[in-house]
Amino acid sequence: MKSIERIELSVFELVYRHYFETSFGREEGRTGIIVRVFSEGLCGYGEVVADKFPLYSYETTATARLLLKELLIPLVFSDGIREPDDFAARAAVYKGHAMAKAGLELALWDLKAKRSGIPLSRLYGAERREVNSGVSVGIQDTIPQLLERIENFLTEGYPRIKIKIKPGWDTAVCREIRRRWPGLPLQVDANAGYTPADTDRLRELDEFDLTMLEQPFTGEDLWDHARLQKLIRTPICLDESAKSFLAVRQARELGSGRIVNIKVGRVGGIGEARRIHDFCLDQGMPVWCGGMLETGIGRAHNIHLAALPGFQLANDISASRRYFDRDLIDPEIELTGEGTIAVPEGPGIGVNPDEKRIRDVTLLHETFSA
Ligand code: OSB
Ligand code: MG
Repeated sequence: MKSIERIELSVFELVYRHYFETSFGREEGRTGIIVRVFSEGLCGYGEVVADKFPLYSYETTATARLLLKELLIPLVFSDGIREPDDFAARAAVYKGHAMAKAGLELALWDLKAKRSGIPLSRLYGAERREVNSGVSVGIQDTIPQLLERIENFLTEGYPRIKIKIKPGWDTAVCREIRRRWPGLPLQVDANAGYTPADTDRLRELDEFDLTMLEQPFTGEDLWDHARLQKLIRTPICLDESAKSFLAVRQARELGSGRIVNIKVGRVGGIGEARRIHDFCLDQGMPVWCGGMLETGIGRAHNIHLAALPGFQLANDISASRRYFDRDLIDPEIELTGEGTIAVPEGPGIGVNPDEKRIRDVTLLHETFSA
């Protein structure tokens, strides 16, 4: 069996169709890295979701590129690694840098599935043929603008809305949404924008029948989430805090939340994501797949993961046109008439990366050979 012959990185920059604002700021677009691994005429694709600045987590596109170039890619070549699990085991000696590791691991998963000629979801033992879609709507300048945006997404067929909140853009916003759409499946994401001093304000969210309140406090803090969960009825969902299987197990014991958002990039790879998924399924804890405004390549990976049985809630996986004028895959990802997204049936990620389009948005391309 042949090992990896060549690895390529494309650092890209893409502009969003509409700005995306969270409690940590407004972004007009994103940077990221497309990872390609080549072996015996096949190419596996992965995506690094770290963005330009360390706002969501400490990683950036630049730190991820450095880790890949200096440590992770040389590791693959020096040890003749070809299996994603072997890569994850060996890369674990390096602390942190989950998004850098995940980007390369995902490319190895895609390659492995392509070698076998089967969809990634089948390689994962996942059986869903469609995943539940949902859309994450950023903070807007005014409430009427937000309502109009939500209205448009509902018309497009999204069955569940998530809005970003921050202190001052929360209860009044939820009240207006509920006035207009009393029964809409609605959840909110604070991206760690609150502190325990805001507890009374967060309690007011209980009146809006939210499916969940995502990550009110900093990602370092499991303890205060557990205290808050005892005081509010709305289920807390952990995103930034759910850094690893260990963190999720401890969160479960502490009662820091009742729901887990799984992101491959945040936890450092598919192996860790599946350990979290399996644990939560066993514990009866609902999970769903989060997103990092990935290109179609990263999103296709999310779709295959979300085909696992524990992903019962709506995922932050939307159609290509929700994010970009032109995605990096052809054809693009679309919503079905039922508000779901079909799991691609071809080998590997099952979508075709558009190399010309990737070149058009590439800032820097690097090739590494064994
Ligand atoms: O907290 O879920 C988040 C995007 C960037 C960083 C953090 C988050 C998000 C999203 C986008 O909410 C979800 C998507 O990709 O559609
Ligand atoms: Mg989140």
